[in-house]
Amino acid sequence: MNRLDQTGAAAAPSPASASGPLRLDVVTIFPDYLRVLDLSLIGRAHADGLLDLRVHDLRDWTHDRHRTVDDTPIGGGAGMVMKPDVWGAALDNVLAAPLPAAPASAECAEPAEAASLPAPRRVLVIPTPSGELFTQRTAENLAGADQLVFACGRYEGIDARVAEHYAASGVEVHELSIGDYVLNGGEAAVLVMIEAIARLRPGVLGNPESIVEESHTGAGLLEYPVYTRPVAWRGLDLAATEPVLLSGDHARIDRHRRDQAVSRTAVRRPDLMARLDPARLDAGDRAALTRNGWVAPAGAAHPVPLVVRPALEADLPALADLAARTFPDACPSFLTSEQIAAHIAVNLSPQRLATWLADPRVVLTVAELPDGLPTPPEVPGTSLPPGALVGYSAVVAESLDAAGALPAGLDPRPPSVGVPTGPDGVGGLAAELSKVYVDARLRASGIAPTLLAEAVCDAATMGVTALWLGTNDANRRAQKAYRRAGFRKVGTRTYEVGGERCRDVVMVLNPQETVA
Ligand code: 6GU
Repeated sequence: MNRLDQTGAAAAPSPASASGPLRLDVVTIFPDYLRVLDLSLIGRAHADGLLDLRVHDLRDWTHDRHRTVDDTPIGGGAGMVMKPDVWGAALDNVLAAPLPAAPASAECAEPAEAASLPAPRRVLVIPTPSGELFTQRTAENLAGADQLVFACGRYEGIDARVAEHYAASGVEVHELSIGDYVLNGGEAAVLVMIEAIARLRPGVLGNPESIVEESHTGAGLLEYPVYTRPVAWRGLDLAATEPVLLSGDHARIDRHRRDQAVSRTAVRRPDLMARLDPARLDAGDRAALTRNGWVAPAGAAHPVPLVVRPALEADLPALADLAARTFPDACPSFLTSEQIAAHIAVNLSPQRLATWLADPRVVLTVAELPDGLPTPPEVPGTSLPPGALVGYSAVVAESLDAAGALPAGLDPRPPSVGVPTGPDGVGGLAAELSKVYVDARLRASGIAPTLLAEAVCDAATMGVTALWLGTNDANRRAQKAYRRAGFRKVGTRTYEVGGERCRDVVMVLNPQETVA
């Protein structure tokens, strides 16, 4: 693909290295088709001298009585092909049109110096469904030309030697398609391209700021949904569905709109998600990405798909491996690797995980990269294979089974954790958020908050009214993440790892209140 066409490759559109009017020539067998260009902004720009639009009838360059523009395909096949000799005569003429000097060059228009002026940039555009895709990047590029000549083909297209000849003679030639569908001719496509290009020229659009914010520019996200008065219309009440927009808090409104742009793009245009530049995403964007099934790990060239789902039998080996890999990251530095290994062998063994998987009082959730993670060139060896597990969480409810036993591996609930009654005033339930771990390579990519939100949601569904956890006293990063998710510190506990006593902070949250 053409570099121009990569979403996010350019910042705000900055066309027009040239500063004279943009000369547009359209050659067609249906000149009347282009009459609509006299209307609207484009007509105004023409009238204002910002554009110089000329529409030509291709048949003016025929010499036979029937004004023939097409012939049968050499080699056979259906349809007709447009004749290169007629197109050659037309394009030679149009591409030689004198262009007005740019205003800046008017002062130095001495004949001697005129020779040193850069040649005008003339571009031949051939619309064809077989062309490269015309995108906003293409429009930004073409808006910087001095002359655009559009050669509208009909029937099966224009003899391929026409494009070849002009490219070989040094003309900039672009064969462009406006999308993956077939039109009867290039005229409608040219209307599309001219509108997209012309509005990027200085002065054509009333409000240049509206260019900057829109779709397909900026971060490469689709535009967020927009609303106007009345606030309630046909039962759709923005006060209920979009309270943030009515809050007057502009930072929150910006964040909310950006989140909506991310989720809209994730749903409608996964192809654009896969091309986002992580360098243009802030922490809020990353979190929104992750909530919508994508993750942009630090150092990765592009976001990759992420799936958060219940753990399955088939995950057990990889899950045990992940658990063993991530547990040491959360341990205080005074623990020896032997102590940590001893803890993992008992509490995070494949058997323990298998027991949890089979226990309805335990919700085990995993974060998976279905497509894996390609190696970023600057950090070799960090790639992950398709289907890699990169995070997990475990919620263990404090309820008895038929034999009157608590779930395996449930830590004793610290006395500082009270169990409020449910929303209906009965049946409170405690659960331990036993684990939320993320592969160190995907730190700060929004996976932990997503797993946390998922765990709180699952706990709410289970009827849990006190979701509690213990996390190492020294691990401020973890405590901050839990606080962000709504957990509050209620006390401390001692926790043994491989026979060594560690001090934990105890935090708690009522999922019924959080999820309400
Ligand atoms: Cl540029 N021309 C035609 N005939 N069909 C198209 C197209 C162009 N772009 C998409 N379909």
